[in-house]
Amino acid sequence: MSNQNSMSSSFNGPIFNATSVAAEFRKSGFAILRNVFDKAFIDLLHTEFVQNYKHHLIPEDKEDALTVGNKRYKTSVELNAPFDSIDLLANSQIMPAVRKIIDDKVVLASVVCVTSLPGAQEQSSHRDHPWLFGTPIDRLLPSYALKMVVPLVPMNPETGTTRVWPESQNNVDAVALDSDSVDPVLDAGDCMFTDYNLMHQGLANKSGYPRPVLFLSYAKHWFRDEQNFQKQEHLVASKSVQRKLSATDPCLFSRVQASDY
Ligand SMILES: O=C(O)CCC(=O)C(=O)O
Repeated sequence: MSNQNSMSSSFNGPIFNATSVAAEFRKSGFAILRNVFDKAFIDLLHTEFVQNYKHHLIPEDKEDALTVGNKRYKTSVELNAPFDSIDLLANSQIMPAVRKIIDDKVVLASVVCVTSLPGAQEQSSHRDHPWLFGTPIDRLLPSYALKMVVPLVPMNPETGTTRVWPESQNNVDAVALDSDSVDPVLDAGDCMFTDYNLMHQGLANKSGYPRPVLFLSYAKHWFRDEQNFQKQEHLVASKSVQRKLSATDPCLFSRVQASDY
């Protein structure tokens, strides 16, 4: 077991009631879970990201990242240590809620990091994917994918929260931007689930430092997001990590691709 795995395994976060989290998520389109991850583990992820993805801290378009707003870049994160941690990818406290929301055949579909740089302006409001059918039936369908938002630095009015429009996941009409929205403040160690159909918007980064945020997507086994992956792979790991993950949960990790090294 790697240091980072043992570090976060020794952390006993709160026990969540999967049924209540799923009920809150289905109603609002999002749910916040506090103190899920050890702060020291989040600090480690942050340090590794900053060291290994230095070019994502420069305000220019990149070959391996989507530009998703002014000074805001979305890149896939390779599942090398510490990003291969089971406590991150299949956290035992939160997977029961993820399975209740999606289903027992849920797959980990992608792991990306969105970094907003100092001075980044607010994003346009958007949903993560076009409606599946583009007809009123969409408002009746259960959730087919969710994103787990894991801030690597606190998300607050200075660094920029992700603004969400509650209940917009079932509203196929355009959501008025002046309708009630929520700006959830998340500390390191917290996470938030958002429905793929929820209207949301990353707010401006008014701090003097980058704000990297991990987004893990969990989806129905038949759903594949091509829209957000025009430049990168969804999930890449070394062969040994791919084997480790697959041995842990072959279904959940069935989308992880092994790279050649
Ligand atoms: O930067 C953020 O707060 C949100 C980014 C995001 O959700 C997206 O680009 O889809």
